[in-house]
Amino acid sequence: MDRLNALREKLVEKGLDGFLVTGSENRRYLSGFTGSYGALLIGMDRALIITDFRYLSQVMDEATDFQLCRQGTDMWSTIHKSILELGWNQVGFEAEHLVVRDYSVLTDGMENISWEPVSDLVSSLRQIKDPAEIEKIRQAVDLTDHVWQMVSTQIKPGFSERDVAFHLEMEMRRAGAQGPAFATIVASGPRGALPHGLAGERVLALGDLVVVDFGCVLDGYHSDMTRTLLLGIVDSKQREIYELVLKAQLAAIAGLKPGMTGSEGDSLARNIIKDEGYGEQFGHGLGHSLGLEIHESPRLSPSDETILAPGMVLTVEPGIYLPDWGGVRIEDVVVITETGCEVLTASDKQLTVI
Ligand SMILES: [Mn+2]
Repeated sequence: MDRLNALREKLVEKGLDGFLVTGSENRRYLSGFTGSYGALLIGMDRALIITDFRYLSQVMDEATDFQLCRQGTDMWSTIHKSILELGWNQVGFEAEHLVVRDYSVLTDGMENISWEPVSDLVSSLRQIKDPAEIEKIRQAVDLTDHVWQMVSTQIKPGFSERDVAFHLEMEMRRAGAQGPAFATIVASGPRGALPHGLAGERVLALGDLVVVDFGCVLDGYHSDMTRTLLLGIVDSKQREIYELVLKAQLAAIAGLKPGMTGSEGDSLARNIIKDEGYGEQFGHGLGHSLGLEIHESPRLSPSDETILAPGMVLTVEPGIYLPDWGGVRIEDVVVITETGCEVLTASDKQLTVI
């Protein structure tokens, strides 16, 4: 209900009679309905959820603040009928969650209604997580820590990248996760220079740096962590790059606090990497928020001017990538607190040679 009221305040600000929600995570966030099909119509004193036969009893159980509206012949005609009954004239819809084809069906024959595209309305509400959400993310992060503990000690030369991914995903499932948060990244040796190198056929060899980036979904919430392992032997360059990335990551964690912008947060790590001459090799943002989705706003990035606030949950993941050599990335999940940030990820991140 708090979430609905927060949305309603935004509707008043924008002069809208009602709002159509078609984004799946936004639908879940506002209604509690965890199923995969449905739309919300939210006005000042009414909140409807439209779904079909498959989800009727689930909606009754989960979306208790919403009035269930069973879909008729199709979703769009049911939305039309409902909006006419509600008597709305100014109707907002989610610009980022309605494709052109559906927009034309939605507005067809409804020319008397003023359709207002609205961007990032619900995602802005989702930026600050409530305590129940933080607890769910904490549990998802704990699960990845557990999985890493189980699997990292078994990785050895002769494993393929896919073997590593398979073991991670199997342990996730065994520990109760719904599944991986994204396609598991295992990038070994020179492939580590690909920041998003999916686990492939390559067989791990002695002397490889291995970037392992994975996460799980637990009760709808995501986790995300990266560790970089060294197999067997370390040379001085590997050690230098590793220690630099770790230093940048720790500096960012020490410096992140509410009131700074996403770009200021990013620079905490970026300046350290730049000063050593590797600025060009750190070609992505320092981190991203996560929650019901793996990538949410705000971001820790040179282009994000969002002001960080307590309750935001972000990754801190600097990396350095050198073509034909490999890469190092270290990633934890943190929560912004009143005074700084709390690190949720517990896995060791000192240089580990296995
Ligand atoms: Mn990440």
